[in-house]
Amino acid sequence: MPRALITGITGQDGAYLSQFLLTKGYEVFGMARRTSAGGFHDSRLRWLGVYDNVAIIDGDLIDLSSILRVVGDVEPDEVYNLGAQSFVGTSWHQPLLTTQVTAVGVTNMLEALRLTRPGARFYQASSSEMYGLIQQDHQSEKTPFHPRSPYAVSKVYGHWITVNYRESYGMHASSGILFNHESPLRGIEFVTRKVSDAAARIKLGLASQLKLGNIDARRDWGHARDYVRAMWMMLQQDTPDDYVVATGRTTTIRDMCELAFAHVGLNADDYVVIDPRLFRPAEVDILRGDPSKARSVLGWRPEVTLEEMIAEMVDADMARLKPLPG
Ligand code: NDP
Ligand code: GDR
Repeated sequence: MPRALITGITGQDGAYLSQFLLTKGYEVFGMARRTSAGGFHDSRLRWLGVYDNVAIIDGDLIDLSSILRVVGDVEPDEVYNLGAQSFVGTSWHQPLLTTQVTAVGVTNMLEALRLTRPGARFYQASSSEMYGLIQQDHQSEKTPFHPRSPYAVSKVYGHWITVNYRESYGMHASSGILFNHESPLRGIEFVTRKVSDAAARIKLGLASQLKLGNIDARRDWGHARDYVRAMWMMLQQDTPDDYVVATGRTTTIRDMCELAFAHVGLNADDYVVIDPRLFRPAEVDILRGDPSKARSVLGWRPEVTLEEMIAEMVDADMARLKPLPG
């Protein structure tokens, strides 16, 4: 049985990747931070019904000794480094923490592997945020980066240190430049989930408006279930490399809102209120990926459309919020 170690297993992608790897016959281990609420954040793993099938070991990306212990205990064949301070907005409020986790944390994991498990295959969760102020209409593996937030700057570091360990030590280290991907398990602070939750609340009479920031920004959105498949495909290649994972379609936040509200028979314009406090100090106005390389080399294609995904998210929030009968 191959052994996979996932950092960030309690997050959206960690949960879907666990589910996917279990179906492929892996033994799945996750490194997670202890919380005072008791144990770990287990709700996403439970929602997918996989919590009892994964082994969680406590550790933190900013604590190299804990990573060394985890890698030593698990002896992984594949390591998926998904752990990060992943919310762009928070990265302006906590820039040093973001750097420690999202940038230096990558080196901590790579060093642990170089010293104790150099043959393990490594996946780094790079991001389309690295393109920031875009230099080309369709962003590919060759497009230069211009990061626009402390988060994005940290991801650029994580990306290049992964490339560097590959080139310096011959490690099987790959980096997936993933564009935004969402699901019913998306954190509530991210815009798609904030919108699906609000559409459901307003429909059920639990809220009356939705405050948003820049709704003219455009994103290339896919479904997390499709995107974790691409992570695994990268580590099955003989040669490590970098791949853009995207749909190639870009949509405004405004149009995404309309889709969500229309799904429950409402008109978004009647409820969305623009709150200038939600604008970011530096915005990423538009992203649109070019996934040609992932398609031709990995044979990867997204299966879920934006419309299907938003419908799934709104339905899930309606189910979460509806009072139980009786
Ligand atoms: P989430 O925010 O849902 O999950 C982040 C995970 O990182 C959580 O499990 C969190 O644990 C963990 N984490 C945070 N800090 C630490 C730390 N100090 N040590 C160990 N683990 C930590 O993110 P996603 O699942 O959406 O994203 C997964 C990865 O992919 C992230 O690196 C993200 O930056 C990147 N990415 C995501 C994209 C997307 O659209 N979703 C696109 C491109 C890249 P806890 O539960 O304790 O908070
Ligand atoms: P992003 O996702 O920053 O692209 O990072 P997010 O959903 O937070 O923002 C997308 C766009 O929506 C605009 N926006 C708002 N965003 C939020 N969160 N809340 C609002 O009220 C709001 N109003 C407008 C934002 O300004 C932005 O333009 C996500 C994360 O998952 C990263 O970890 C990942 O690397 C990238 O996607 C790819």
